[in-house]
Amino acid sequence: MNTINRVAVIGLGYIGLPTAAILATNGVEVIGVDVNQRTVDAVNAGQVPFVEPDLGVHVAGAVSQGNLSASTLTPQAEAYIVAVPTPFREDRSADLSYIESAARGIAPQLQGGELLILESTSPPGATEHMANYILNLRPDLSLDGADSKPAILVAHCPERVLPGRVMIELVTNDRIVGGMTAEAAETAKHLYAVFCQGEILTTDAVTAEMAKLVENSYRDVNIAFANELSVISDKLGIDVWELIRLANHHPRVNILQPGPGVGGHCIAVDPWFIVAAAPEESRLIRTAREVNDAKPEWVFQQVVASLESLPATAEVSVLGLAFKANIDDLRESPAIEIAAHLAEALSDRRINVAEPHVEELPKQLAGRNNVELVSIEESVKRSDVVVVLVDHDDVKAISPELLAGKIVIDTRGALTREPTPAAAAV
Ligand code: SAJ
Repeated sequence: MNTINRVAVIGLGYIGLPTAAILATNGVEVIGVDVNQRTVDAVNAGQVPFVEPDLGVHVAGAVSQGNLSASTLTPQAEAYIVAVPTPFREDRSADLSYIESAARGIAPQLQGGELLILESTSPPGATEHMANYILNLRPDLSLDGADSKPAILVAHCPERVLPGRVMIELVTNDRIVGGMTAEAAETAKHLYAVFCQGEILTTDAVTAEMAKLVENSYRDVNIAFANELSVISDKLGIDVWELIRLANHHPRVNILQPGPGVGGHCIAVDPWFIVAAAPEESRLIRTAREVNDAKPEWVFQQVVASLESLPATAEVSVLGLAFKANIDDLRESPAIEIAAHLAEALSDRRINVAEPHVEELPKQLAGRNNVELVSIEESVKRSDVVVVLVDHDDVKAISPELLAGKIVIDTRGALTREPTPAAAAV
């Protein structure tokens, strides 16, 4: 199998840019393509437009070696990796328009023999859709050389890296590669082997698409179980953290941690792609989504109830806005949903928001005169009710003396939770 020397990565976001950088630092010539001129300029200057540990070093190194560059135009290449967003529409079906737009950029460049990989998390059938979309634009090509038309090799290789650990997990995680043909899968495997030290498992495209969705649904269902337990425990007057810690001593039990809801751009989205593909059959997956989506409102109600007996001057401390601990990523964060709801519903109370990973309030909170972004200590000091929404290390380090006499609503068990086997593994 020929070595692939020149790769175009379409979409320089949280996945595309790390993938481009890791290929480039392993000696492949990589051209990153993005519609955003500012992203392109940043990458060409060796800079990273978002926070991800170690990514900056890789990008700066690859650009200075001359292996990585960026452009708004799709160039000719031996392989194309598509890593664009696949959001869901109002009706929760997947929006494939970014994939189609990437395909329109790639199609005119093809000569036959190229490898095309879809990395974006996709509903079942999206890789086939991308392949057909390209073949419609280029009827002179085929997927398998039929009718003597030159073949393009199309595969799906979902990314499975954890934000905050992307540069490590790109190298160490196992990968699943699903080909529209067996040759496409083998060729894609060959390309990923350039940097991936995990096992690279081949299958067909639709199974690879489902594998990714199933992984995130598995996590969503398990988090929903923990979230449901927290609501039940509250009703029964039980400490859910103790309950889970005790139950997890069983050798075959590993309950995850409850929280204020499920955020991020993957776990709260991907299960819907399965539900959309098989609505009647996906009862558990749908219910888990509903349980997790209902959690922010439940937390909001708890805060409102806790204020009932307090004077009108009582202030609220909101600790954390990110979608999980120790990152600056605010996308789809349940913490923001709760904070914004509190700010709106309690317009005559001061809401003291602390998020050590950001410098300004997000748009959902900015401009509200009852909301202020302050330090964790200041937020707690000023407030009568303390709502912990993210278990950042800085939040866990709050001294008990600072909290004395305050009502604490700790949605993550950050201040009380002892490490459990499950928590240690998260
Ligand atoms: N959460 C809980 N309780 C837990 C664990 C997580 O409430 O016990 C919450 C988090 O606070 C967060 C959300 O769930 O709001 C999601 O966080 P996460 O750390 O579980 O996952 P993500 O979204 O950062 O990354 C996931 C990962 N998938 C799995 O672990 C199966 C990652 O490997 C995927 O690459 C990523 O989705 C993706 O891109 O799909």
